[in-house]
Amino acid sequence: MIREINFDGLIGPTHNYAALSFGNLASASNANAISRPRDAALQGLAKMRFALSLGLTQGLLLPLDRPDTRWLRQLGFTGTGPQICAAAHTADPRLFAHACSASSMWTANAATVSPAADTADDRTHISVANLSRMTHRSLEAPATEAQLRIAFAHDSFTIHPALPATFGDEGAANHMRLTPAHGRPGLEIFIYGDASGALGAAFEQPGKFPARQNRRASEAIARRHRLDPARTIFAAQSQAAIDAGAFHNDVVAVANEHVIFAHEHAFADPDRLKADIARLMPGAIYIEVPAAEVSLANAIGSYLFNSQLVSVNSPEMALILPRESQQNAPVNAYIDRLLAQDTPIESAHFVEVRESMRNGGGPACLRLRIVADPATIDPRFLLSEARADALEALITRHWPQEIAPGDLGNPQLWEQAWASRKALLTHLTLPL
Ligand code: SUG
Repeated sequence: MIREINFDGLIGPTHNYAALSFGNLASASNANAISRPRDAALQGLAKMRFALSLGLTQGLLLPLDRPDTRWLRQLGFTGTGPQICAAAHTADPRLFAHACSASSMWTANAATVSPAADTADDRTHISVANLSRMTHRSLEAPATEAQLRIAFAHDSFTIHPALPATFGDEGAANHMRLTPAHGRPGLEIFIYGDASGALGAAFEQPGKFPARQNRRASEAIARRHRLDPARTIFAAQSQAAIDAGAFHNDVVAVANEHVIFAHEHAFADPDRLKADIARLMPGAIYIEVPAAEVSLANAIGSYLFNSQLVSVNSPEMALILPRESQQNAPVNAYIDRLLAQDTPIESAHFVEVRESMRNGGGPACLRLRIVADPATIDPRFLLSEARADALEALITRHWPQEIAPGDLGNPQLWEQAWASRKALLTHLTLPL
């Protein structure tokens, strides 16, 4: 049966705070804080378990190999893994921190997905994101592609490699889909920040922070996925949202089935977007949160919109929000008012993903949605309660408890990170 499956990124053993993402306020403000990789991974797993408890189908994607010696080798470091790391850390600690990032946990940025119901060839198309706007994230694409090719090897899927790096693409975080029901044809909405499209006036940055998603990247994905132009919308993010810290659209908007939930200032031309949606999908419900009720600063500080909006008992929907939304008084009051209104959103649940949040990754950043029949997916990437128990034990046994900034140069940490990941892959019998 066709379902929406959330594939969460299992948080890797090198999770740390290196302030690598310019324009991401949480990442910048936690520069040099001490991270807790074991807690981070357990928090992520608890969120996955919570989704299971709501009756949802839950998948997982695995952390990539870090420190990334393949990348450091490309940059001229030679020798064994530890020799490469030692040389890179001594020569350029800042560069080395990029090779250590566990950023693949935010799987909303792994790829863009168009379900079979939307594509001309009735296949589910998955485009790996190049993440080329942030150096540490640009390392992810090749290994992400290898993993997706295993998880989605069934011939109902077509996997596309990352787009050329000139056209920044950050995956599903800048893509929304509206549909009467997951398995039915939908309206795909691509949100971009860089309207110049990387040609001509390419490198002019109009605002304070860089826009990561390029308009031409979104257009290329729609073509590759063989979407019907009559059911595809391209819309610009507002510069005000980017400058307030909405480095991805999923920080200020989320959609599920026929509902879109967005901040008043998320888009450059919200009236046009609303009119297009009303015309192309008359049954859609657009829930707009006015700035007078929740300011952009509170929306971004609390990650209200980086919640998972899920169908629990269709047409009933639930919001899975970060604890930080509950702790923000105006946001919490807004959620109470929202639940009292007559919309499909009937319940709100708060989850603890603080370790990820401190790098700007909320519940929705941690998951990639795929609409498909679970039977077509490699079962090693699907979560059950029993598998969650086993992973919890494995993480508790292997993952480092803490990483302070100075620890990134410690050879014991590299060995522990590689051994942790190896234990995970061995457990799941995955050749990655
Ligand atoms: O790309 N943070 C990630 C957060 C990604 C959130 N994803 C979505 N909104 N979908 C990023 O900025 C911080 C890493 C550091 O600073 O150490 C980081 O990469």
